[in-house]
Amino acid sequence: MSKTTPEIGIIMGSDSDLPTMQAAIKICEQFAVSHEVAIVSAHRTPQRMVEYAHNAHKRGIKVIIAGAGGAAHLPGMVASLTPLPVVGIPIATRNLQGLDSLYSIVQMPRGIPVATVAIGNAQNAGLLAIQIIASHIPELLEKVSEYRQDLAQTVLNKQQKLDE
Ligand code: RP5
Repeated sequence: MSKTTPEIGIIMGSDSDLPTMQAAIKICEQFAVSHEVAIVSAHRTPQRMVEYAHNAHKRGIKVIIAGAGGAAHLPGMVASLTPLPVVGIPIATRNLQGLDSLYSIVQMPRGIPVATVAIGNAQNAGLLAIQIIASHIPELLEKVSEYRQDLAQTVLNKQQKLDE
C-alpha cells in the first residue's frame, strides 16, 4: 500500500479479481485521480480488512471501491467498518456467473449501504467513485462532463456510419 494519501482505495478479495478490477484502475488513471490498489480478503485476511477499513478515512482516502466474488462479503464488511462511501463490484464467478457475488453485495441491511454496480462493471465503479469526489471539485466535474460528451459523440459517430 502506498505511503502517500490517495483519494480512492481500490481493494479486492483476491489477485484473481485483478483483471476485472483493472477497469477501475484505468478510469482513475484517465481522470488523474490518485488511488491505491490492495488485496484485502474478508475471509483469508480478516484482520487486515478490519485495519484497512478502520484506517482508510484517517489516511485521507475519500471513497473505497471493493470487488469480490462468490461469498462476496468484502464490500459489505468494509462498509460496516468505515464512514466512507463504498462502491461494490460483484466479480463474475465460474459456477454462478456472478449472481452469487451480486446478491452477496447488493442485499445490504438498512443503515449500511454499498453502492453496487453491475456484475464485473469496474469501469462504472471507478466513475462513480470519481463523481463522488468530484461533487466539490469543479475541475473534476468538468472532466466528468467532457467524458460524457465523448460518450455521446461515440454514439453519434456510429449513427453516422450507419447512415453512410
Ligand atoms: C473471493 O473469492 C475473491 O474476491 C475472488 O473473487 C474469489 C475467488 O478467489 P481465489 O480463490 O481465486 O483467490 O474472496
